[in-house]
Amino acid sequence: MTKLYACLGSGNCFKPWLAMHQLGMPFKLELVDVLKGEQKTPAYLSVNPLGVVPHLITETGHGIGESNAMLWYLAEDSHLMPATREGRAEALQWMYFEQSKLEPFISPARFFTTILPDQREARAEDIRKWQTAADAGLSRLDAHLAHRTFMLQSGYSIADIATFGYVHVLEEAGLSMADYPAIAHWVAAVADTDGFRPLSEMGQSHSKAA
Ligand SMILES: N[C@@H](CCC(=O)N[C@@H](CS)C(=O)NCC(=O)O)C(=O)O
Repeated sequence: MTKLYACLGSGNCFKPWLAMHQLGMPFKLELVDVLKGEQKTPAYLSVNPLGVVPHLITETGHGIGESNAMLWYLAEDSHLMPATREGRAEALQWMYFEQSKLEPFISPARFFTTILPDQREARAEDIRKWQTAADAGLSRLDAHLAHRTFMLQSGYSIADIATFGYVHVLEEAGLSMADYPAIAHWVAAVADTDGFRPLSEMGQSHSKAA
């Protein structure tokens, strides 16, 4: 059976978890507590030498790193993969955008604002820089979403799941959803797609997709 190594609360880990739920794919969730350093233990490093989550082990035992690569693997031949060559390139374009202009800033700002708040004051200057950088990407995303329901005109896809991972929790990074009305609208549309499950439910299904 497919196995997903993941930590709770992570937007990156949420992406393949949500995709497998929406595809109705059975999988086993293996929790790795990164706050306790479990991703650096010899046992986990023997699964993923890079020592990060998420990590996906396919049915044939092949290991896949990078959340967006997992989405690409999982969505092949499904309704989550754009049907045209141009659509697939556009999905990839936004998935790179997510990993270069959004996730690197929303994720650490959220980590030191909400997940490890005792370091919030010590990291205040970094948090402000991450928020400013995140705002640049989010403003660009908001302008894109002002003209469409989902990331691609063709409909809901892995580009949405990739982008949703951290963007839907932007308030936990100290940003305000009210500043991004088109993103707020899109977040609601994604939450309304078939088989959607929220990030808060990640720990509730350890052995199979619902
Ligand atoms: N770009 C990677 C990011 C992987 C990553 O940095 N994961 C974090 C959790 S979201 C992690 O494992 N951090 C612990 C560490 O770096 O030791 C992805 O999209 O999967």
